Amino acid sequence: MKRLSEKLSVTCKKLIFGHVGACIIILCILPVLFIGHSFFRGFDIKIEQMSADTEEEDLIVVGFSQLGSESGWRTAHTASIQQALTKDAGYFLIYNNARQMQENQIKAIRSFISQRVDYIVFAPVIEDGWDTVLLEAKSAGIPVIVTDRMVNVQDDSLYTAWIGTDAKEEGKKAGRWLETYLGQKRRQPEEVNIVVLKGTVGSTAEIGRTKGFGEIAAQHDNWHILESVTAEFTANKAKEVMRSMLRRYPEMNVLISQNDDMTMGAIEAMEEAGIRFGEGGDVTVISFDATRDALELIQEGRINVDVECNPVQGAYVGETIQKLEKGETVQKHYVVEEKVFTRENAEEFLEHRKY
Ligand code: GZL
Repeated sequence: MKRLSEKLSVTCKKLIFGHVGACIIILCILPVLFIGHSFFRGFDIKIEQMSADTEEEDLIVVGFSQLGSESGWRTAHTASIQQALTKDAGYFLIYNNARQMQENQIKAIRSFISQRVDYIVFAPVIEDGWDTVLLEAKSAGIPVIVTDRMVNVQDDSLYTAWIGTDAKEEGKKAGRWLETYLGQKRRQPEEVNIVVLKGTVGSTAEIGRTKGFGEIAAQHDNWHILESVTAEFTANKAKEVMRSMLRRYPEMNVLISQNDDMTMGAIEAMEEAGIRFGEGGDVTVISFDATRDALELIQEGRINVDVECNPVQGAYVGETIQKLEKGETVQKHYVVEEKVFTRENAEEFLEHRKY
């Protein structure tokens, strides 16, 4: 894969020998355009810095479009990619935070294409709406590695590899845990009144977890999903939504919260309302992600179970790029390992949990 620096110098040579006059004017105006243009807003580097650095050390230039910074999980996911794609490891990483907006991700990917990066890595905020921009990347000959959530595209040759988690299986794990738990507590015949706090609607995590848990719930006539409502994976939104759910559904006895940040917000709302929750409480709390803060609440009995969603995906992204650099074939879909945490096993993992 030609390095960016080679491509830039070839382009400049053609320009200079082809049309000297025009070229001098363009070269004088170009830096002003680049620096002034909103093109680079939100990016952490400038093109002249990139070409200097990459030329000097023949670095692999990677454009990374991260969907946002909405949760503790997302922070860990970003860190995992940044820690794998360092300059010492041979990369020049351009990071962009799209702040939960698909149009920002599309702009970032287009900017990476115009900067002629060697690879694009991106975590799509929602599954739909990527065909056009991924076709542009493919036409530019830039491999795209999707991470965390999935894209829903007509033609899966629009991305080279996907590294992420199995959201539907995570949802099923939550349902199977609840079946076992109710059995152990001899509560099978009881009416199970469930509220679901969903993540970003249309995201792989929301679609998969909702579907997976829903399939298990549908097997039980006495399980009733009272309402399934999004709180956007954030604690603040979850606290607000949970206040309303508690008012509307006093009969609620199970909370399914599709990430730990929303669980924290929901817990605050239940504490405010004087609701007993967790182990021995009136509301059983089922969460997803298994971040450090949540594992601590499991130990305190305030969360009953946490289905892990593993954000540590950077090493696999790096391995995939290295294989592509060598012209080797890569696995199209790679699912990272994930566990289920309860009071029985949380402690042994807490000590080494970095996020
Ligand atoms: C899951 C990931 C989700 C996490 C949330 O793959 O996309 O997004 O569960 C995060 O914490 O916001």
